[in-house]
Amino acid sequence: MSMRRGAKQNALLNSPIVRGFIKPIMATLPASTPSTLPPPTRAEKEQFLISTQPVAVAEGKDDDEEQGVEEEEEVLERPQKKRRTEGEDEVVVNYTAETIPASHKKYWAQRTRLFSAFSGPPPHPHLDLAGWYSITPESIAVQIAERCRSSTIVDLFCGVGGNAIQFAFTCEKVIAVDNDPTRLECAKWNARIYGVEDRIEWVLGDGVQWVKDHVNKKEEGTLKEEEEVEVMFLSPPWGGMEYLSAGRSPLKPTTTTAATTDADDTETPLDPPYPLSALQPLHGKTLFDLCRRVTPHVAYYLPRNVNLVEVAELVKEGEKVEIEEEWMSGKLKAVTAYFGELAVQKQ
Ligand code: MGP
Repeated sequence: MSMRRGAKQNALLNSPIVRGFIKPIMATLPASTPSTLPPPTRAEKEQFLISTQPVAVAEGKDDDEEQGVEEEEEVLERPQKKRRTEGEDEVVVNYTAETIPASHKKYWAQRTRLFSAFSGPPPHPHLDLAGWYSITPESIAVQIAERCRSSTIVDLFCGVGGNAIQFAFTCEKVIAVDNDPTRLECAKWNARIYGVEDRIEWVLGDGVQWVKDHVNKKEEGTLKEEEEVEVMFLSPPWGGMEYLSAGRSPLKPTTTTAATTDADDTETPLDPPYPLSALQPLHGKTLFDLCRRVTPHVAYYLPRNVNLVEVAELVKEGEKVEIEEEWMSGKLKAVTAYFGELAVQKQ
């Protein structure tokens, strides 16, 4: 089978030697090295970064191992909020160990695995609350980006940019779409830290509508060659932090200890398979079918307890789908389903 067009074109750019030179800069800087990034412009500060005092959280000392890093960050980087239009609440995007809500502390404790730039000097990545729980950890995003080398990739629900940033290192063109202005600003900020903001085309808008518009143009024959998309990456909302129990019928309350706050108890053998119907904003099959009208090459980031039969049934008999388990520090975090030529092609 012939190589995908983008994979061929990228052979040089993506060679391990070249990639060695373009690794995320913040990830490789020792903590004592001052940042080489230019400070945010005045416009950015005024428009997006509004310093405010953190909301006090009555919590004991954080269990984080890297207290030293936090202390430095606290001095240099004050908690900031993104201003929304009048009447709406402001959204914090720059949490500290003190301001992160108790519900999100487990994600804060993993922050250097989510973005390695957290272990470097400020500026540090920005995440809103949904960003904290839905970002793809960096090592997993690197792995997915390796598999998705292409000429043009669309990250349809880019969130705070964890995947889009890594795609910028392996794909010629990245289109990152998100319907939340705060999250898209976080993604841009984070991409700037990694030195790839200008290598990503940012789209503020509804991802499903973006696909529909693209499909209309394609099927009408008005899509320009440069607008063609080779790979679609889908990492939609799974329904919040309680996604593991999404397959449970609301009429049959669980008899397990799911109400406990102990993180380990959320993953019990009794968690039923996660149904594709629980994905947002559309049923996972409807979203997939729509995206396959853009390109056959789709990578789908899904819950670790996703119903694999439903995933297998997304394709017609004879077509292969490959499920990659995404493990980090000995724990299964998620799975990625690869379709089209992204799936391993066995001879
Ligand atoms: P998790 O299960 O909430 O965390 O999410 P963890 O650390 O495994 O918690 P534990 O208590 O089970 O140990 C695991 C990973 O799933 C996250 O790091 C995200 O990459 C991904 N993820 C979680 N959610 C709720 C979403 C989501 O809504 N959308 C997407 N795209 N990814 C998510």
